[in-house]
Amino acid sequence: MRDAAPQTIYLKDYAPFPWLIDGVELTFRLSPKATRVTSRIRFRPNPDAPSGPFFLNGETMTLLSARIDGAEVQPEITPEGLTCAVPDGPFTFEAEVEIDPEANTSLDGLYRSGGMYCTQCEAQGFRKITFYPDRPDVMAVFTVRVESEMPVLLSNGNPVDQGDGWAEWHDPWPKPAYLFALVAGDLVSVPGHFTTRSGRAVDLNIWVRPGDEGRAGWALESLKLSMRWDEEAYGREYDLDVFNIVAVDDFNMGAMENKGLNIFNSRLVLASPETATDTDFERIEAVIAHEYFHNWTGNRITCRDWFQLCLKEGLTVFRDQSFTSDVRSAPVKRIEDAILLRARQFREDQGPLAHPVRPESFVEINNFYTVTVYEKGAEIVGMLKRLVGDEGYRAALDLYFDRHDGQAVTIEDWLKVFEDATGRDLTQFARWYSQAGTPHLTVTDAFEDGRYTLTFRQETAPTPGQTEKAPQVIPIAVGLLGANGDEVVPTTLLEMTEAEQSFTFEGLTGKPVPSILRGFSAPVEITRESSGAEKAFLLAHDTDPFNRWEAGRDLARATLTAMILEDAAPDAGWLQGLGAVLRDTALDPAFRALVLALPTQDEMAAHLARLGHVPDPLRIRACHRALREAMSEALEDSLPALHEDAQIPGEYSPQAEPAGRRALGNAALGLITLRDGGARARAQFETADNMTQSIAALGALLAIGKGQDQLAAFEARWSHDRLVMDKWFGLQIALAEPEEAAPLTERLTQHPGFDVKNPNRVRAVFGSLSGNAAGFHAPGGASYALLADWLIRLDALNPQTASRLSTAFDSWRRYDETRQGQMRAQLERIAGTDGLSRDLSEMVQRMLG
Ligand code: 0A1
Ligand code: ZN
Repeated sequence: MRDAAPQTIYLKDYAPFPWLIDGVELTFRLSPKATRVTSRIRFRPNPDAPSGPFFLNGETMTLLSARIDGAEVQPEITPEGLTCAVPDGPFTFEAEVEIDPEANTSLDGLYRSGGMYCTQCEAQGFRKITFYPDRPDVMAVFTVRVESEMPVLLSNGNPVDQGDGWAEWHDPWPKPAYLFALVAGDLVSVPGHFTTRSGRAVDLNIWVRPGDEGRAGWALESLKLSMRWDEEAYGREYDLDVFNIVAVDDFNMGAMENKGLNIFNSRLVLASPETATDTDFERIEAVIAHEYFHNWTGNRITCRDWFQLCLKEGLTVFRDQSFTSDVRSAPVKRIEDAILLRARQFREDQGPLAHPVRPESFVEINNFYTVTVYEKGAEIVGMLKRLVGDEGYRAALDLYFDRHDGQAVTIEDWLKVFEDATGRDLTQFARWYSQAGTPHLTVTDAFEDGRYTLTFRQETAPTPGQTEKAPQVIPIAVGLLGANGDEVVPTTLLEMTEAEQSFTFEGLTGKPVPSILRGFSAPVEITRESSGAEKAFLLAHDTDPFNRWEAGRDLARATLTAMILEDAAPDAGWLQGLGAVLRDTALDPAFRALVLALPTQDEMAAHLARLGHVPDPLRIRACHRALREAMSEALEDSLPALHEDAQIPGEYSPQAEPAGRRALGNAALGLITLRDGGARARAQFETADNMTQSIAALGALLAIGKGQDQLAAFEARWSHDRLVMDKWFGLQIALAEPEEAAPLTERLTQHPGFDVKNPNRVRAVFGSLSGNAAGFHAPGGASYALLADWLIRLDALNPQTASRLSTAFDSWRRYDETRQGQMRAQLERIAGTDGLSRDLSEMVQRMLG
């Protein structure tokens, strides 16, 4: 876990592994502190690779014996692995090792969670299980035998046989080691069936702890929906006889796409109306889909090396986004994705952790499972699709699956299928993968004699290691509206390739109002001098729902900015426009809820920093609150009806329509609570029969400094339930008064339910602290010090989770000198800690830059 001399690994140094593997047989004799793993690996020289030394990765294990072709050998062991002299031709390598799952708190490799055994091998966890070429371009067929007294024994592929205390599995599809998985535990399954389009019968199982069966139904339904969707949208069928999903409580990430045996963080599997919110249900549906879609984009076709991570992640996120658009509301999904991208990926681009979607070097690959690789990676796929059209996209994807099935490939291979299928040259487009940073578009326009010209200039600010930026291909979807709100030019895709470029529309009778970057057609920022009146016009009339929302968002940001910088009053015109949208019952309630949501305080800080100001988190918070007060006053007459419409009688359903109504109703409740002292929220809390309503009411009360009784009642009711208690821990910290955030967080780390070994709990507590912008940046720096203390402690147990949480500090250069000094001091304190992990030390070094 603790590394002496971290090395930088470069994309340019890629070299293939000198051997191929004809088959792997593994036997696990599970025991909490002394698990024995025997391996039998058949190697053969790789005809396409230069020869090289025989090196197998292996860490934190004891080698008991090794044999080559049956004869005992004495390999040389280093902290990273093993080397050994081997024959010139094919040979069989066998080893027996001992590992200690109980002591493995990193949750990487084979570990124990709540009495069960489970694995996490992406990106490099397999090397903690046995000696192996742990790299994604080495693909092999695995046969696995598990021996344990645990009742349920699972691994990848299809079951071969089982008996008392053992089970055998065989996965016919060659795979890299990062997709290996094993689970052994006292589990029960919620079973299901799926018949593929070509008639293959597949047994589905959602494996959970006894007692959780009633909460796995939604995951199962989501899985079936995903399997059907991938057949219809991409022509991809499932390829094994079983598909198993296991829920585990202690998990570093969301979920993992191991072949035939997906392992999930239990928060992304378990849901019932009483315990999970609408958002949880939607997220579960999306992540089940995401992991399932990896079966083709990730597993059947995988990455040549970890620099190509976006090859599987960008594409699979794009696929899960498309799935959600199809099964829910496409405009709402697009807006949600844009909000996330801007709040997190644009933020990453603005700071010291900015990196290209395909990085060129890393120290610890686990640090590159980022919003840039995932979400910006998905945006790139979306732009490709927009540029080549739906048919071109489908042809390219068909060619991709045809040409590369069973291979480990690169971004170059990916782009080549688009070039070959569509005849388009993507040389310049490829810059999206290599250039970091968010392109910034400045737009001006001119109108003369019926000709309307839009001129765009693109610029990307320097990012670490990349000072010069070349122009990128930017697909800009534009529509033009006439003065009466009619669309005079429907959505047209402009392809910008130059640093500065103009596009002209002819034959117009008057100067139009442009609707630019419709559907958020590229992940860029835009500046255009335009009047509030024009934005209000778009908020009222744009036929593109995304840009309609965007106009409202721009106005909200503008009024908040003026309040913060100039002490201005809230913009009355915007409040009026907002009222009109809210009352427009033709509009989807979920969409209206999004229009009602203000940009977050962190986004405002980023916005002010971009404008060249030093953001003051307390001032931002005060203005944010003042604007919400103004909204609650201006919209007072409309809010009760919206809230009442969300009290849906009958059985709870997590589908988009009722969930959208509840989202709007609860947004209304938040505003009503600012005026009624919490009466309505208290009543909702008392009568709620589902978590969405319950937690929204509690949040509304906490936001006005009330709700302590409800908080206690919530705890009394749910103290036995880890997932629900994560909400309890998180919500109160997220909504704490600025000066209360650090002391409250500290108190909650003393709570009997706080468990530093459980990543969900740690994230609920410290993710909420850093998410409470004014609380995290409260004067004095207590939150900074508290977070740093815990990062240091956590790093000794779980470097991956510590490293991810450390990104709370990545915006430190935005702030005033005092805060900068305080944050830098904490980063330096972390950096100076003895025995820091490679994960956390790389992050703090990059942040200190
Ligand atoms: N590939 C998984 C997420 C994942 C990534 C890394 C992990 O450990 C470092 C674990 C899981 C996905 O995209 O869902
Ligand atoms: Zn993924």
